[in-house]
Amino acid sequence: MSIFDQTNSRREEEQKMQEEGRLPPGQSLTQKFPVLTYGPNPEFDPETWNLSLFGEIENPLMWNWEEFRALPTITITCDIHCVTRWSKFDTTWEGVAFRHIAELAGIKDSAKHIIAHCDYGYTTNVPVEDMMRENVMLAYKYDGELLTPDHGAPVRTLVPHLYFWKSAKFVRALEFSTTDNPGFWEKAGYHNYGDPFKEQRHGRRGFF
Ligand SMILES: Nc1nc2c(c(=O)[nH]1)N[C@H]1C(S)=C(S)[C@@H](COP(=O)(O)O)O[C@H]1N2
Ligand SMILES: [Mo]
Repeated sequence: MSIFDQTNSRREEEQKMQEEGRLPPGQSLTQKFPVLTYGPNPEFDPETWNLSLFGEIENPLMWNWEEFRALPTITITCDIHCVTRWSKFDTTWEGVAFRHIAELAGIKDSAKHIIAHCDYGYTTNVPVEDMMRENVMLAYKYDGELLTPDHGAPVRTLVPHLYFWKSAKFVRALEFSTTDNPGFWEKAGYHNYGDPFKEQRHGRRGFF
């Protein structure tokens, strides 16, 4: 296919997806899987890695890699939308449903926000009711394979209905918090919630 034909078929696909209500405003389709990470990829050592839960829960928990892999998983196919204007359709992920994690943790009514804490200090905040949606998970497989370092190995959150910066790579802890706490990009001026269909890109207009 020539570049011209490729561009045309992408446009047609975009138009179709827009009509089906799947392409948010201001987004373009990508077939590739772009990598967006602020800083280096952490080294993953399955012997020492762990994931912990803390805050407004009855049972503060910590899993090592083997324990985490033994938890029941779900597999979902969803669309993802990056604030830098690319969308990717029909991506398939496997991981542990956040709902299940919240149940194991004994989530308290006082937990209103979930803050993901990642290697190298990246954080992001999501309201608890959003995390409770059935396709929100701690993902460790993409397309049937373990995550690559570029895409967040070994574990990332996946919150497909919000802009993709809310899906935290290299996640090491989930904080169940009473108060909201804007994360890395939210503090830098991105929107606190980030609904792609409402184009909630920036928190303060003109900041970027
Ligand atoms: N720990 C961490 N998670 C992160 C980021 C990051 O820089 N560090 N970037 C975010 C952004 S802006 C996007 S668009 C997605 C990109 O995921 P991908 O590289 O797998 O496409 O990861 C998000 N999660
Ligand atoms: Mo992003």
